[in-house]
Amino acid sequence: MKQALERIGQCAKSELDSIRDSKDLEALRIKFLGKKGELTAIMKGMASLSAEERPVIGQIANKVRSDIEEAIEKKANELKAAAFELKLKEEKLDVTLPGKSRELGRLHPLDAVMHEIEDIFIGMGFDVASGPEVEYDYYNFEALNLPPDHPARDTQDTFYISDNVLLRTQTSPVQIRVMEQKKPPIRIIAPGRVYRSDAVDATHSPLFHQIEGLVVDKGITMGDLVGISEMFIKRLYGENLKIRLRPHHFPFTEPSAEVDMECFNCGGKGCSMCKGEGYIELWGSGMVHPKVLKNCGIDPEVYSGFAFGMGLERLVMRKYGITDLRLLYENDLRFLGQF
Ligand code: 2NM
Repeated sequence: MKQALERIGQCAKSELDSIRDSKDLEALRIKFLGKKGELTAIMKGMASLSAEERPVIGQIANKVRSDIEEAIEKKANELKAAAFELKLKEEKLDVTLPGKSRELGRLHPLDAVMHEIEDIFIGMGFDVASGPEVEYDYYNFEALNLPPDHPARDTQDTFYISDNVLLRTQTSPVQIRVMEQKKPPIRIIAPGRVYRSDAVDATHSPLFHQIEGLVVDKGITMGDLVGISEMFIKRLYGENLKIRLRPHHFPFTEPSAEVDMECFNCGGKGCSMCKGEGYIELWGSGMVHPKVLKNCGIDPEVYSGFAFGMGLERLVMRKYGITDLRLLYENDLRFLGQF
């Protein structure tokens, strides 16, 4: 029995030498030490031994068992260390390799210029106001002194939701709502989406963006409009460019004027940007019509105000030399990535 035990010990050790992974190691452990293992089988046979032999053989059996256990543990540690080494080698990281660059998002040119303009007016003490794009006929037309038979109300030009609800054609209704709710002094700009029933081409879109401005207080004159126009141009183009006013007509302002600025491209000499004029249109403007002030509960004998409105798309196209408006809405990243 002693020899059998010693043979098991030697067998286990020699088999251990050829073990290469933890699965085989576990199989070996079960083969020698498991409940149905070789060592257990011999231990069971100890019952037939004499009282003198039993402790001697028992001691040898225990020694063989603990030797095997120790050898298995040693082997397990070796396998673990080898696996770790292999992992280190396989997962070696070359920190000098160039990184994977990630595409960064950016503002759409319409938003970027809109924010720039908002910042300029905020810097001059204006608030930014907003209102509904689905608007009542009253706020979009009637309060602005556009009577029911005015040509601007043509169903050809306006998207109607119902008889008295429509998509706003300008952001002026926002200014009507502010004047209704706030006493002067009022200094606001109203940027946002507006809608007209136009067919799409290089310069038209049924959805576009407007920025309108409004100042109402005691003693406001055309001189304030000129001052704000000059300051705005200086902030946007960084130059002292002259302005000129051309008489015009809007139902909601009296008098009305188109404000032009010296061409930032040629400085007034005349070029393709200004079509040889030397001047380009900045915005439509005028002194708020007394009827409009009255409609909003503001006494035109006490207060006066000026207002102006410009199209954002045209400004953006001019700034970046874009000749087709549709590019601004197609969201082609090859186009948008250039700004
Ligand atoms: C423009 C041109 C001139 C304008 C007028 C008003 C209001 F509400 F005060 F009557 N808001 N915007 C206005 C005046 C808009 O856009 C070309």
